[in-house]
Amino acid sequence: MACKARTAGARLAWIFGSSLVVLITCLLCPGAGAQVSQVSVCPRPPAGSVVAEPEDLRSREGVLEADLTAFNVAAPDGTIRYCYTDASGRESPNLRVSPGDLVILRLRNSLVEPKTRGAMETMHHHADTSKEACTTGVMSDVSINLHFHGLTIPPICHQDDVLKTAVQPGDPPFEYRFRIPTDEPPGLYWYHPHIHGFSKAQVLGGASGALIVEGIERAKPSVAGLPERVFIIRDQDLVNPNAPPSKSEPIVPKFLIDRDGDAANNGTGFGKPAKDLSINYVPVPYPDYPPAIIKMRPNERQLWRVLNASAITYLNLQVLFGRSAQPLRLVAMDGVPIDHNDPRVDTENVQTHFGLPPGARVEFIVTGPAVNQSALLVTRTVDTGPGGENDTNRMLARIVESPEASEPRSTLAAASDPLPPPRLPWIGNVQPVRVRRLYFSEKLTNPDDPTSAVEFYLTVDGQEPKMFDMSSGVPGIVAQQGTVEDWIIENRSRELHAFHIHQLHFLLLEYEGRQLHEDFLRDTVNVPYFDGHSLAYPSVRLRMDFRDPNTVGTFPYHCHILEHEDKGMMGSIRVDPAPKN
Ligand SMILES: [Cu+2]
Repeated sequence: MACKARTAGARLAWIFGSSLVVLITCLLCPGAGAQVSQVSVCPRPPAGSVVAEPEDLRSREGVLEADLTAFNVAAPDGTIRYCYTDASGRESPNLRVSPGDLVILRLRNSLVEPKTRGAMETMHHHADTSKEACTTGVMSDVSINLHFHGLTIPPICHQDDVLKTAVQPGDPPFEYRFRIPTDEPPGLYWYHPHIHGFSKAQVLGGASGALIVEGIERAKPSVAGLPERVFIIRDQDLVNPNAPPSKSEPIVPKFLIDRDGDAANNGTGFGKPAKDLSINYVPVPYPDYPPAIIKMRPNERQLWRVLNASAITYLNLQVLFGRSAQPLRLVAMDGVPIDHNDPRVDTENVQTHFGLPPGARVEFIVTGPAVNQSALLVTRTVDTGPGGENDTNRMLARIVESPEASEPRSTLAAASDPLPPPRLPWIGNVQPVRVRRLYFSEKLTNPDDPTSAVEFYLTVDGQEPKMFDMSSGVPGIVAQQGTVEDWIIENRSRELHAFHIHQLHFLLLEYEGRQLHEDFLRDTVNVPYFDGHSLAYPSVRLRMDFRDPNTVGTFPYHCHILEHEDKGMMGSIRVDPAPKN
């Protein structure tokens, strides 16, 4: 167990900077932005607000049916917002489903050229039918679609295809219709647009929401009966890009710009971040980071389900009481409860911080502060490498105890039947049919000009590095359904990348050469950066699961730092059906 705890600590950790003292002493920073935005499209609460839960859309009698409309707007704060709203105008609702449920979503595209809404809206006239939305693959900043991140559903049009599917403004509502697999692990998944070339802008704008597969208490009896909360942490362009850092920061690092044009990692944990963050749309803007407010009853235990829906920002979450990081009991990563290899056990896996690359989720048990105890939800700085963005130390929310705090809207079932054991053998015990090696790399378009554009690659070793070509149709990898493979993902660049593959989960076997013994699966994993002089490139080793028939088809894998994906760091795989015998 001691060994387990150690590897658990290592695998969730990155090296991070010194102290949060400065942030703690700045609990009531000014500048909380009292003005309420008057924008009616994709409205956002002011900084310093109480964090509200997204609305819940729940399945009824095995069916979740909803209309979602994609909107965007150029906001007065200079950012461009995107959102999905339901028929009642509720923004980015939680989609709550159970294994086996049918999901029917009608997606309507009301996007405009962002600068024109409110003035003269550009009407895009398209005679396209929804059939053409399946095939044309036209992707622009006003196209939209949906990706269901983490779900093992087929990569086909009207389900979870993103290589061809794009809905244009003026198209008739486009129907998504799929069934949640009966063996989908219960936990936190999410939906977001996946328009190649524009995914960063749309996700940065806020187009994302949670999808919850119910029944986590059936996998982890320790959460039965607990109140649960969904926290979606997004990033967005800085609203105060020209402000100097807060005077309370201990150092003022030099301002550097990385190759993507964002504030570059300066290695101190302070200074200007690449992006602002928000929690359930409550912004926490640089430079003072006025925290949002989370209210809890004193000492109450809750399940927190946290999604890093950032386009480019890494998180390193902690709950602090005073200055001390609180023990948090890990329940699930990337939608998969821990002890997935053996649901009969209920391991007590306690951490004091959780590293989350963009796209990843973590679910954990929090015990609220005692009466009069000051408490914070923070993210610590992440060392993204000399070529990476500046992901600074900052507060996200003040956790305020109050005996009168209203209970979260959703409470987990008190007790129910345990989940049946997985129908397939634990993937850690299955022999891989082959080992493949892939690598992340970056190249200046003009090697003699350090300011020239950067191309981003995710290459199968032995193939020619190139930016992903949506029109190519030739997969970089062909695999066979029914098998498992080991993939070694290397990072040959000087910044972090986050490997993600659609349609399946994988087991993280090794991280930077260290063997792990994880008892859960992931769909997104950080790959450490190259230091420029070691003999070997840093890597992770993943066991990829192609056993589910729903993985048959062609789908992408990519870096989940979306500006990297948009600029080419993506590949595609075709999984062929198992031979009939
Ligand atoms: Cu990347």
